[in-house]
Amino acid sequence: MGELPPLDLRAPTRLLVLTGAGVSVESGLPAFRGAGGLWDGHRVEDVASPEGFARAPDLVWSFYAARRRAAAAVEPNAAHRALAACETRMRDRFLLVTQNIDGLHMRAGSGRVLELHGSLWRTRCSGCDRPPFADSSEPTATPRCDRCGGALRPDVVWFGEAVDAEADRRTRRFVKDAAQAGERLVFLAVGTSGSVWPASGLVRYAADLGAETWLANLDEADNAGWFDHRVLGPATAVLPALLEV
Ligand code: BV8
Ligand code: ZN
Repeated sequence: MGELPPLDLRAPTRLLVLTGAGVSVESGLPAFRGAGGLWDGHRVEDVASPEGFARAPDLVWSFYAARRRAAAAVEPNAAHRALAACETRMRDRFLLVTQNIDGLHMRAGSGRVLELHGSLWRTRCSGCDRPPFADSSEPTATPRCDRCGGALRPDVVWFGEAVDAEADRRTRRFVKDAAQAGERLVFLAVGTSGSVWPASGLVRYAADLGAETWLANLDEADNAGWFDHRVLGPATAVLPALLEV
């Protein structure tokens, strides 16, 4: 990887970071595509889609209960900590949008985090509009709603479902604000294969509004060609150097 020049993040430059499963790998959580498209031995359609949940809710809950167990057993790593330190230094010039649902960014101290794909640590009802609630339980069978009797589900965004609208709106607002203010914006994607839409299209959105785009990943991502700069290597080594924290 050689000597990495840090990003120039002096005011008024703003930094928008998009993270994916790759930033949690060095904490011990498997990435999505590491196992050749299978996810802990499951087909993604079976465990991360509304159809899969309707077909076999107990199987889906066994998958997410196992992910809660795994995520609770690990710690944030130097990549998560580097992003939290960068936020402390840049404050409202920094924003982190993550595809991850493991909560490790918040546990590392990040506050300005948008969870585009929901959270492993919340549950909602598939049958009524009761508000999602904090939940770290590991159900062995599908829990039922005590209001409507409907099947409870993890409050995550599955394939075919719209991403979190508020997270998406605030992400695009951050990019637009920089463009309108005529201020330099750096867009940095870390630990993501760039294979899941609409997160994988954010780099194009930012670039179209004038952002300087960087990819920091262990290996080439599907959308690597859309980035101005690409740095290959493990996030725990690359991020502290790039962010100079
Ligand atoms: C939507 C939450 C419409 C749940 C997730 C055909 C073509 C194009 C698009 C589509 C298509 N068919 C369907 C679609 C749309 C679909 C999609 O993009 N499918 C893909 C598979 C083709 N997208 C959707 O369905 C989205 N919704 O489009 O809705 C709509 C609109 C309005 C109204 C109604 C509907 C919803 C997508 C969200 C799905 N939910 N997760 C959960 O996590 O359980 S996706 C899930 O997979 C993750 O959240 C994440 O987004 C994705 C994993 O991607 P990555 O994070 O990038 O992880 P991955 O393993 O792929 O890569 C890891 C990378 O890290 C690797 O590159 C590796 O090299 C690197 N790495 C590894 N170790 C390290 C490292 N890097 C640095 N350091 C290391 N140590
Ligand atoms: Zn309900």
